[in-house]
Amino acid sequence: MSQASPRVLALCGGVGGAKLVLGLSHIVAGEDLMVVVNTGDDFDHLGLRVCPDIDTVSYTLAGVVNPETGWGRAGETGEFMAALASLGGEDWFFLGDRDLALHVERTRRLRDGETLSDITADFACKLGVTVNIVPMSDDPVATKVATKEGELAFQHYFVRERCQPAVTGFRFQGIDRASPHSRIVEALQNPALEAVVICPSNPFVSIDPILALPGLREALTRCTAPVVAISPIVGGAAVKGPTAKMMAELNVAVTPAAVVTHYAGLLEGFVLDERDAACKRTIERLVPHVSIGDTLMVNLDRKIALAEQVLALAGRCVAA
Ligand code: FO1
Repeated sequence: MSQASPRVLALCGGVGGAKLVLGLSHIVAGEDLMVVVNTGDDFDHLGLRVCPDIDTVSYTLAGVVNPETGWGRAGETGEFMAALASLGGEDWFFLGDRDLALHVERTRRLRDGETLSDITADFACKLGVTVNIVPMSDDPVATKVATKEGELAFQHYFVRERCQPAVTGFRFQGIDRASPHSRIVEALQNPALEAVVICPSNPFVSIDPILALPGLREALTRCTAPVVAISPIVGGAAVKGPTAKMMAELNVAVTPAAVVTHYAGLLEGFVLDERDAACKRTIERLVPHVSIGDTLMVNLDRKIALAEQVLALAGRCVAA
């Protein structure tokens, strides 16, 4: 794992963000690409430390992710879960047999005093991934979802309750005591950095925990590289997951413009899906550089094409 300063830094959540990161990894050398991953979804479950977004990004880049779910491993078996269920254990959160090995080993190494970032880098190396996968922080942060039925831990809301309770807000427990990983701050201070990419991940629960880290937003606004985002909203719906449902419940318009407004003060560029071309003018009033493209990333070629478009947009921001 190279410690050189990256050319491209991506802020990323789980499944949707990992797709773009895979595209980026095909056009940017591993050592030149840093992926800053949300850890607000992480939780202790069955005595194990589970880090879903880190694992989704790692498995995706390693080519071993389950293509149907976008998380977990391809060709996975569920012997452990079946045995656990037969004992009356908690089986609402599926841990595949091979995936389980990673949680067991990560938990042991954390208990022995290693940092999450060192363990993540080592696992990535063992999976054959050269991209720098950096947890947003080595300090624990836990996303809590305020709902009309009370506050829920993130995975209880997301998986156990299937995102059904109406959300009223979010809280990132531990954020005030958490520091962004030093490699992220160093990368943002480096004048050689060419682009910061906010992946089309959920703005509220995937990107906001990263932006809420003390000093991170300031580091982003001071950084000389342009910050560009890709709309997670296409045609009034989220490409994946509960983003649109959350926006509606928070009384925010389910539009790309609302996403740009959410990232106010950060963006120099925004990629809008071609299905939303009609709102280009509106977006241009909010952000200096707008590009229209196919953001659905249905296959590897489209992931690479979107990654190329994002970096071209960043280049236009610099040239202007
Ligand atoms: N998502 C589900 O919808 N159901 C699950 O049982 C589930 C298990 C799981 C296990 C490991 C892992 O890395 C991810 C897992 N996910 C599951 C996905 C995860 O809840 C979400 O992708 C993220 O936390 C949201 O980005």
